[in-house]
Amino acid sequence: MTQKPHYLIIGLGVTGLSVASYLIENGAQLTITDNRLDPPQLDELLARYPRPELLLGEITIPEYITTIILSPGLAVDDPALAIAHARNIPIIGDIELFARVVDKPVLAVTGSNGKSTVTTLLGQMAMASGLQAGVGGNLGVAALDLLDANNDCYILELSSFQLETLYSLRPQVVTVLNVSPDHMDRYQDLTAYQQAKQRIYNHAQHAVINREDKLTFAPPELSLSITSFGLDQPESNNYGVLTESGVRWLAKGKTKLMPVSELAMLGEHNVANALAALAMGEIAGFKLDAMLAVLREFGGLEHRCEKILIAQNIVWVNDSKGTNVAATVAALQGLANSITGKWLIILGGVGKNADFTPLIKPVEQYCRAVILIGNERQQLWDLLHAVVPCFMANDLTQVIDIARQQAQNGDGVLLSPACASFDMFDNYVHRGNLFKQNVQQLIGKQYATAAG
Ligand code: UMA
Ligand code: ADP
Repeated sequence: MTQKPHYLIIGLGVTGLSVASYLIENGAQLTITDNRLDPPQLDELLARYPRPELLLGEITIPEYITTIILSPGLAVDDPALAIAHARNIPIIGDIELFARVVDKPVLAVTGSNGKSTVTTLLGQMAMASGLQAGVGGNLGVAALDLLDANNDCYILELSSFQLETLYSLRPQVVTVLNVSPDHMDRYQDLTAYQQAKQRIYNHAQHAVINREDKLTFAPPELSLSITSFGLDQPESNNYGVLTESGVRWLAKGKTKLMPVSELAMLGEHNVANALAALAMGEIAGFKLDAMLAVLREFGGLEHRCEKILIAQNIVWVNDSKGTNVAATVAALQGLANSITGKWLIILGGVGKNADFTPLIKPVEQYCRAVILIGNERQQLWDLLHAVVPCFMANDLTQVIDIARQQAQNGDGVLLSPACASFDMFDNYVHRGNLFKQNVQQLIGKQYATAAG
């Protein structure tokens, strides 16, 4: 007699709640465990389902469990799972459950930076093409909560954490946008992190790769159909930038699609993001005119190189989602031509074991000063104080005060911390919102008074 499946959900955050809802609605037997006594989605779970089997305060793996569904915030090799490995209990993630039931084309996006931007662009491009798309995953709504018979397709942002426990997704088209060190507190080295990202290529039909970043290349043994994107001139049917009579064009091969200057998003990194989205959208059958219209209108997501205000010829920019070194370098390089002066950059937070040395050159080239916050501020001070003046701040009011004093005509103030936010804030959204509020109150008001 085969044993009736009994699932164990480990972790009761956004993912754990979505998995619990899905399994309960489908009549499955399940238990939920979390090492916290009051995990974040407990109240919401109990409001929906009054009597789930809960094992809280410690991760507990009862004997009757047949499959574990692990939340992405915990690694498969976490010591709490040793007993599951010893008993050979299969460990999967929420995206694997999703993969087993999804019956519409899936577009999947991963990479160290740009995932949310490309996923959102694709969602808008699908809609503009007259399609109903379920858009989410690591971005916003958890994958299982997107399932809807009326959807024509799904567009998923997938993190390396989610890819670790994914086996059978058969996406129509996938991309690894770029690979640079991130989450080095979770992975042994860059190769281990890259290998997790590369799992997205298993069973995919088409791959969109970044030809300027070898770490994104799909393993040749998978024999995928490949389209590339890059900021250089594209060959054959690949995507890139063509320059003719001094005008730069988004292009497919030799075909000019749209002048780069018409893109609503700021920065060179967003030119790359636009090209990746065009390449994926074409493969998914989206309409070219509709996709270009989206690129002309979509100014970018909140907290990503987002202009807050200009006061006394100083621009204030919120890039709170710049949570790793490569993102901050891309923001500095991408925004370089948008001001006449230099940047005062706010760096620091939780460093995730990152190597910060790639910041030295761009900081030297583009910054007037650095304002440091959070856990990593001493380490960043040691690294950067010989290059540009560095200042320590305890909170955002102090940050803004220092920035106001140091800024010169034509400069910009950029919050792009190259770090996670959890030492001082709930998350990057909280950090970005507080920064914006403070800038609006302290700078916006002062300017309004000065001007009025
Ligand atoms: N945790 C415990 N005990 C447990 C289980 C989890 O302390 O028993 C901790 C984890 O270590 C982690 C936190 O709880 O610090 C959240 O982990 P989780 O797996 O419960 O996270 P969810 O709430 O399910 O949210 C996850 C993604 N978060 C992570 O992968 C850390 C969300 O992406 C995602 O939106 C959501 O699933 C839906 O798919 C956020 C994120 O920060 C935005 N992602 C990382 C990133 O983008 O860099 C990968
Ligand atoms: P993710 O979802 O991968 O974190 P986002 O689209 O939210 O990516 O962008 C996060 C930050 O990464 C942005 O604020 C910007 O600083 C940087 N960024 C965005 N796209 C790219 C890219 N293609 N290459 C490098 N950095 C990028």
